[in-house]
Amino acid sequence: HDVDVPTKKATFAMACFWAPDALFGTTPGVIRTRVGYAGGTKEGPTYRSLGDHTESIDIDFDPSAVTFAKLLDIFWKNHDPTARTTKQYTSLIFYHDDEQKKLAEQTLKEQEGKHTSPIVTQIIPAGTFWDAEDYHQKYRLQQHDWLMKAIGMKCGPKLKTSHVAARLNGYVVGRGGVAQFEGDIARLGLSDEVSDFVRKLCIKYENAGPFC
Ligand code: MHO
Repeated sequence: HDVDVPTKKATFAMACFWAPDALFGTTPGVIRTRVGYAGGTKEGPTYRSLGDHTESIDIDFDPSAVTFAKLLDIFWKNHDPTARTTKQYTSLIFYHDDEQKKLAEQTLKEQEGKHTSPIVTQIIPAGTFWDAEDYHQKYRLQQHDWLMKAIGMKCGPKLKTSHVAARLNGYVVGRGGVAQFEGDIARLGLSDEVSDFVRKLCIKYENAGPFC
């Protein structure tokens, strides 16, 4: 059940990349996600040798199903854009075209009125996105060996292209919520066993808030 529709890109950094991977993975209109390192100059960064890069998420979305403006709204609402952290966890919007740049700048202005501390978010052009190691992709899904097997996944590059993996990686930590999950079961082609397994986790964590 890999989804093959025309997509556009959105790329953000909003602290530890496991959380936005789960959050955007269940956002309607998002087709696939990958986590990685971006914004810096070091060639071939790794988790242990990040250089001047920031943990980031790269999103392929279906523009007929979700707008970049909506993704920006989710970005602002799901991290602290005033947090003064290390470069690894800072807040960034990587724009892919002038329209994304304009929208990002507009929403940053709006945010300034909503916070007492200054916004640290930088809006910069999307450059090379260095994929993180496979063990960081769909990290929450990978904590469930049985589920991985049941959907035919292993720790490998397919985690970065699979729509089902993106969705389940969010649902297992309650992102998207159980009502949306129920509506997704048939579309994702999940078996009863898989659905029961994921539903339990989705219910358990639905109101727990994001965790990293
Ligand atoms: N709390 C986690 C963050 C990992 S994240 C991918 C850890 O310390 O391992 O930066």
